[in-house]
Amino acid sequence: MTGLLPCPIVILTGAGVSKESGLDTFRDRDGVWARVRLEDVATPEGFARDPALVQAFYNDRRRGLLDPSCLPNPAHEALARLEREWPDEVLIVTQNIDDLHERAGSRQLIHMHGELTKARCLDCGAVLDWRADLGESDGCPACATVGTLRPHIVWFGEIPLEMERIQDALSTCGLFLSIGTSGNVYPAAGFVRQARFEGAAHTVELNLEPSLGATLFEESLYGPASEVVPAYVE
Ligand code: BV8
Repeated sequence: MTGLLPCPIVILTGAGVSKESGLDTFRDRDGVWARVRLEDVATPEGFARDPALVQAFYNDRRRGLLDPSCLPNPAHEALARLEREWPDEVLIVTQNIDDLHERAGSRQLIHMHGELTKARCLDCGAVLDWRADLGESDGCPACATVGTLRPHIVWFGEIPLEMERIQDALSTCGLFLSIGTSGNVYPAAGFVRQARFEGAAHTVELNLEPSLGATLFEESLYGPASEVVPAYVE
């Protein structure tokens, strides 16, 4: 991605924006964390303890994402249209590891928690496009070592990606939109405070229900993302 221009519109997305594409959220009753303990599958300690369990967890989600029925929904498409209408003025910072924003056409995009369709080599650090099951017998295409590939995902306790670019964008944005996130996970949950107190003219929450940070937003619209996002951005 080219050097980031000051983006007047910064959009934070979370799992709720992909729910209507068939991908589970985390903290809803039927969410991911209702089935597995995040300590076991979304921490470096969990990976060190049982890499096969963690690889199986992400392989299962990768297969779900690559299922032909998993497609961008009207929320992803509305955000991609917004970017086409306001070239270089819109930045999406997503907590999601799916590639639905890209598949809808969004380009100014930061995956702060990594990407399900990528793997990273613990030996040489290469980040690789990876759309198949990942296992301990896989070799790194860059350095040929075997058994050193991990999901290119930011786990709890790890530093999110592109934080400097995100902070820059938040400090210059005029409009901060938060879509489909419960406001549980930091530093993403703190972005609205930073945007608001560093000059954003307006902060808006679009979600199914009020998030933990709901009172920090000047405006809110509640309902399914595939309805409220097109309604708001168009
Ligand atoms: C870090 C891996 C240091 C990828 C994820 C105590 C206090 C504060 C913070 C901490 C603390 N103890 C520890 C921390 C830090 C910790 C943290 O925040 N813990 C929480 C649990 C308290 N954070 C970290 O460790 C982060 N790293 O802090 O490093 C640092 C930071 C900056 C600079 C230097 C150093 C790393 C966090 C990343 C962890 N990885 N997942 C994966 O497996 O996917 S987090 C996980 O939660 C996912 O990435 C997910 O994206 C993220 C946030 O969840 P949401 O997207 O909000 O999903 P959720 O289910 O919660 O909510 C969905 C929402 O959608 C709901 O509101 C629902 O109503 C709505 N919805 C549902 N359906 C729809 C809908 N909305 C619209 N339409 C619908 N149809």
